[in-house]
Amino acid sequence: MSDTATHLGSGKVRELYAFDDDKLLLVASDRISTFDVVLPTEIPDKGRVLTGLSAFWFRQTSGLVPNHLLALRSDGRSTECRRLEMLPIECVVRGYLAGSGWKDYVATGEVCGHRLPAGLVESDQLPEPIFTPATKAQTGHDENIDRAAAADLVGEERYDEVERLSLALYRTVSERAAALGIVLADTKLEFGLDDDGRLVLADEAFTPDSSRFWPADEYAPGGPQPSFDKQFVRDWCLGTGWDRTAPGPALPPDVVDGTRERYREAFELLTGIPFSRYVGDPEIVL
Ligand code: Q0Z
Repeated sequence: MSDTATHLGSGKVRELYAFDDDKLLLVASDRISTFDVVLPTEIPDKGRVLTGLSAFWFRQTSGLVPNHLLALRSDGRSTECRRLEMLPIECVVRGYLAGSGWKDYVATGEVCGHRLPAGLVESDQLPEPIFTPATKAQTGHDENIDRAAAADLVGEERYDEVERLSLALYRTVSERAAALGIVLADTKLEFGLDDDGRLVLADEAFTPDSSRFWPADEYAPGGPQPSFDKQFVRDWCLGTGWDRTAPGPALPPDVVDGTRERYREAFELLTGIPFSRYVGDPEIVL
């Protein structure tokens, strides 16, 4: 087994290593970010929850599209994956109007060239889910782009293929979540190409870091919705008078414990698997 790896890069809360030209290791830390700032305090189990959820959804959707997952390591936070040629766009699907989609709608009545009905309010459900691609910013925020701009980056045929697959993935997972009392408001997917030019779902999928999950019983359009996982952290941080610039405040033990429990709850609700069983044998989600 390959054991030496080169560090390729760091995300805000993840690390990426290469074993060779064909194989990578994606490691999810317990770091947490809020308002785009990584906090100095970790949330134990967060990396394992996100890794397990992502692997679970890769497995559940493997009939729709192949994915990069090769194996889960016994630490529960590390994914061995196929090294792909990543497409230079973020594939976002929105079923509800939140975040930059809401901002763009207020400014223009459109999101990524999709003209929407007049009179929608923040967090409203859309008449149907829409594909809203974005550029991959190296620093700062991804920029929403329309079909023409995205097709310039990946080609018309490939655009049609990622749009169709992204919508199919969103429909499948949002229906499963809805049956469990969770709204999947939107999600960000990343695709790559294998050596034969075939599309492969990569990176992380349907985690709370790449998607907006809202508790259905608290859903109330007309304003922002509480986040399933991070609301304690956001509320507590703002309550300190923090100005949302780095460094963020250190979290007290009760906020850490409450947030840790929310992540574990999300894992168990969505997968139906006790988190303790995942810790004992991560590949149980596959
Ligand atoms: C994912 C990222 C992270 C920094 C590249 N299967 C793949 N093949 C090729 N490249 C990637 C993947 Cl997943 C790939 N990222 C995002 C993750 C740290 C950047 F943990 N970048």
